[in-house]
Amino acid sequence: DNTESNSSRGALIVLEGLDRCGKTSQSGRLYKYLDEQGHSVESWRFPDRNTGVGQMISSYLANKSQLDDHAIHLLFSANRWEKRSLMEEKLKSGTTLIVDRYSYSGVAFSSAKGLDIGWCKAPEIGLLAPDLVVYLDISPEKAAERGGYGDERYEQLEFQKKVAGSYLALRDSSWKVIDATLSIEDIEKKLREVVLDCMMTCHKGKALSH
Ligand code: T5A
Ligand code: NA
Repeated sequence: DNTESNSSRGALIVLEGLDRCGKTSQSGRLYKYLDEQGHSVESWRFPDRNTGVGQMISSYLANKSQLDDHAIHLLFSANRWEKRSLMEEKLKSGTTLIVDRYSYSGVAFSSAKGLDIGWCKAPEIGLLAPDLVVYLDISPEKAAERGGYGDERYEQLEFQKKVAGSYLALRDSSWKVIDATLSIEDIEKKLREVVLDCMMTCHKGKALSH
């Protein structure tokens, strides 16, 4: 029931940004903090590499298989669809989800390859709408200097510059932008502030679907 209002449901919090912007580090810290505060919370990520679809994505990202750009786009989306009902169940039962990448990654990365943006957005329609999107903002050059860069398909400076442009076009005023070049501790503090603010206010009475 999309019109149902439920002030006790969990919040859907999404972290976005370029490769190596620090999402994984921050979602771990945020999870630990909220858990210790006694909240019911889970940490999720997309792609979820544990499913059958996720294994195909993982192999593609590791350059172990080749796929048409449209086909891999739809697999990323399918990977979110296969988790949709569980996601809804968790949120309705009061669990807050911290999600490392979501639909915006799907659209930003595929449109950076030159795919039509409307076509990229279409398979995302009907997935659950986040209560909060936090963008960890870092330049492609700074991100490239961080450890481990270069192991996966999209971790190349020229491509990440295009992804940064796509994200800029996708962003709207509801997104919270945090400078991802600050210290891990300073980002953690700012992230807590926007997340706690959202958990207290933004999902009260807001329906989960568009
Ligand atoms: N993708 C994804 C699509 O094309 N379509 C989709 O629909 C989806 C969902 C895999 C790729 O798939 C693409 C996007 C990606 O290219 P992934 O597995 O989530 O996605 O890979 P990444 O997002 O790239 O994950 P990374 O592990 O590379 O980066 P994170 O999680 O952003 O960064 P993190 O926390 O691991 O940190 C990276 C390094 O920086 C350091 C860390 O210690 C680590 O070494 N670091 C900092 N250093 C200095 N200051 C800070 N504040 C720091 N924070 C972290
Ligand atoms: Na990566």
